[in-house]
Amino acid sequence: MSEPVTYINDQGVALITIANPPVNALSQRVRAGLLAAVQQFGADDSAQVAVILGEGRLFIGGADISEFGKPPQAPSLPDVINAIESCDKPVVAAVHGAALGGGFEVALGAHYRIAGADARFGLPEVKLGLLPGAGGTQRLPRLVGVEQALTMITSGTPISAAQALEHAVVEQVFDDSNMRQQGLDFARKLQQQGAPVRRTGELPRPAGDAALLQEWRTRLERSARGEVAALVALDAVSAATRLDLVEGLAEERRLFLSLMDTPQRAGLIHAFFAERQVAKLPELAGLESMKIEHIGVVGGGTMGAGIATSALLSGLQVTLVERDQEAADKARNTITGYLAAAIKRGKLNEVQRETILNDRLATVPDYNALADADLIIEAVFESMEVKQSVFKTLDSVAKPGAILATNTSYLDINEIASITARPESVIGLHFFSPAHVMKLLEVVVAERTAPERVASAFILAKRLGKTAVRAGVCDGFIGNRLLSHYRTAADHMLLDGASPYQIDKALKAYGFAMGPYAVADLAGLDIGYATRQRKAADAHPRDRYPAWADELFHLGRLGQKTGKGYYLYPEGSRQGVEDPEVEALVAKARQQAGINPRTFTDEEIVSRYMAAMINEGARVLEEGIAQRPLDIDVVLLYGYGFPRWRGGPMHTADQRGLKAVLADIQRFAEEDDHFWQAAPLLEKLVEQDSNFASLNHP
Ligand code: 3H9
Repeated sequence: MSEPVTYINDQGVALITIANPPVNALSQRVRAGLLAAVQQFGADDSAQVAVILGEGRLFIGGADISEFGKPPQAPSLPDVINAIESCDKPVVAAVHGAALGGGFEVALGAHYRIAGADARFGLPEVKLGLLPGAGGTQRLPRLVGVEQALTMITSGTPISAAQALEHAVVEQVFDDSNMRQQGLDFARKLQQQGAPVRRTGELPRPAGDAALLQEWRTRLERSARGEVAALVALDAVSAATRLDLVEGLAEERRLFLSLMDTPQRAGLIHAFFAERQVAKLPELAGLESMKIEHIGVVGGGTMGAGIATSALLSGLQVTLVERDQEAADKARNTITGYLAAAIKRGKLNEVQRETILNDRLATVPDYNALADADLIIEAVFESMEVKQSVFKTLDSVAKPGAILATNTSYLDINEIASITARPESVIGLHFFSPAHVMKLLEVVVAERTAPERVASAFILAKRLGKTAVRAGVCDGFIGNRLLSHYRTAADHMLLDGASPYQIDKALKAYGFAMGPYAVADLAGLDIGYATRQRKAADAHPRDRYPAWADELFHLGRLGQKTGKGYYLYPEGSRQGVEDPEVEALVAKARQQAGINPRTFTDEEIVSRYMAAMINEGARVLEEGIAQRPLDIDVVLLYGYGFPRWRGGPMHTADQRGLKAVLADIQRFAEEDDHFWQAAPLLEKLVEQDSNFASLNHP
């Protein structure tokens, strides 16, 4: 194994280069190498200036996350950075690509910083449930002031090289980001000038008055939704305003280590690795994927137009087919509106929009225009008959080898594929609405879908900037199938005495972006009604029916879009107001079912909701609909507002202990052994004293 840190004396300039692919993470070997190199520089009388460089695509991506949760190994990063700062000859950090987390802290320990124009500087630790633990909370406020430091540290969002120059984080920015050459040239100048060392840690303590810090605390508490890291990071920055560097670093270390031990840190790091793992499917390794440049979309409603927009924003050619010219024009207008919103969000400029609309988008009432498309996505009405008729036509017009995808959210894709002469080319691409904004994509693999098509779908997803998860065919695939189950658990609690508002509040307090009834109002209560109608034929005599939900539908209370649903939305407001009329409807349903209402604690609400979600997750795994627990976690995190800091339902189950989850289900089954039947996989894992994580990397 070659050394990850090298030291070269180039005519008086010490080049210290870190080479630890893929992101130069500061593993134990890198820390030890860096410390040794800095000591060598100190002892090297023929070197007057040192330059720290990162090899490969970026400077340093931060501490090595895979070491977290394991016993720490010396030297610690704070010690290495203190050694850099203590050097009595100038040290330059020459940054290209990115300096993130511990990587930025290394740069802050250096005496001079220069950057390529492509560089980003950030402290993303809070996104991993941590705070910058190698001096970032003490040195950055000294360099840029408390306000800017808090903005960066509590959001975790990096700044560009240009912004770094503005805030005097860097000395100079170079268009040519060959930092080895720029670093050498810059160091030579320092050499000639006999430039002094400039220690960030020796800058005066930053001013931070109590009112400003309190204002930040109030703001962060409001947005935290249970997540603690940003608030603890605020404590560390506050310490910088009161303490000298040594004491401040000690306080930062104490707070950093306290976060290291939290389940939130474990949840967020699980999410980090899981979202990178989802696209790695062993069966796709080494497969050739086809080139996709031209996308066809059938149907120009909200979904079709959103999919088309997503493809256009990713540089693809799009042909959208509608039934007549009027509908095609309408779809073009919808897309134009989405592109205007993208301009506002800074994703696009006016010139690019004109190019897209004039050169890359065709909206036509003619299927023959799809003859050249590499992949065609159907987004028409959810009916097997309608979809099969579309696929029959696609089969006759699409070129050989083209992928035929359906955006259905629950229909049997095997049945859709069977109508074509090329079932190996048929796949499900389940986008989430609005499709040009939501990052989740379920890639639904039907019985006869060829693996190369699946590989191509994953490549396309990456190009679209989506997080794709492999799912198998069943009603609802991964996400909607779990949703249907935990939503039923919520309806049962309603029927037994809880109010929809208590349920929503309890789940928001747990960390969900929204409770299930606020979500239903957002999606439209007509969707739930249609689902109940569709599933009516398969109903079991012991299923408990949410009769009030049908009543809401018949009253025209369809949710936000009609100003009334479970909540009232006065004058187009999106903030729902509780409505006693809804509680009365639920009370009536209880009475008709002969139920004597009881009270629920918030804790019980959460336990039942989570147990239902986890149990169905176990079933989905058992049936092979999801291949790994982490796939389920990513779907819930990206598409269903699951709190990221809890890591997803299957990770949450492991953290709680599967024995406790199973015991909950068995207890609930004492009242209702029809709905509450423990998944055999869950029972098996408990019997083996194992967990879901063991199935992530079998
Ligand atoms: C920290 O620094 C704490 C300190 O304050 C205090 C310490 C005392 N470690 O994302 P990609 C892997 S906390 C280990 O696909 P990209 C990643 O899993 C850290 N591994 O590439 C993947 O592996 P695989 C603060 C890491 O080009 C591969 O590298 N830093 C790390 O799209 C490629 O990753 C952060 O939070 C790591 N730090 O994006 C930065 N980073 O190929 C986290 C990545 O086996 N990292 N890997 O799946 C990122 O945001 C992105 O990876 C980055 C590159 C922007 C760097």
